[in-house]
Amino acid sequence: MRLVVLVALLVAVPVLAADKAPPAAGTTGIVIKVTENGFEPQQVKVKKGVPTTLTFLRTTNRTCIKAIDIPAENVKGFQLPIDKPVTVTITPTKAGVEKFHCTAMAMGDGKIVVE
Ligand SMILES: [Cu+2]
Repeated sequence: MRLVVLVALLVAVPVLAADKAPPAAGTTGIVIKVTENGFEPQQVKVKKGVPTTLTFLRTTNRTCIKAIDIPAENVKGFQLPIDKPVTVTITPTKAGVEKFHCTAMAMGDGKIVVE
């Protein structure tokens, strides 16, 4: 009987751990939080021509940033569920600054600096 419980635990623990890992773990490490202060960080740097995964994590309901646009990447109305990391992969094709902001009002003034 004891052995059965132990085996059940050994099987269950790795499954639970895998569930909690953010989807972008080990990809690029770029995490942008949406807090009461807006985007944190507000500006990130990426490399031209390199597919880059951005992880967004919204931790507050107190701003209007619940979905975002990255117009230069054709990302529109990308939903940010609260407390759940979501990823979007972009491959910027030219150097410069790509802006991202809330879908509703174009607020937040986020910048992706492409080098
Ligand atoms: Cu807004």
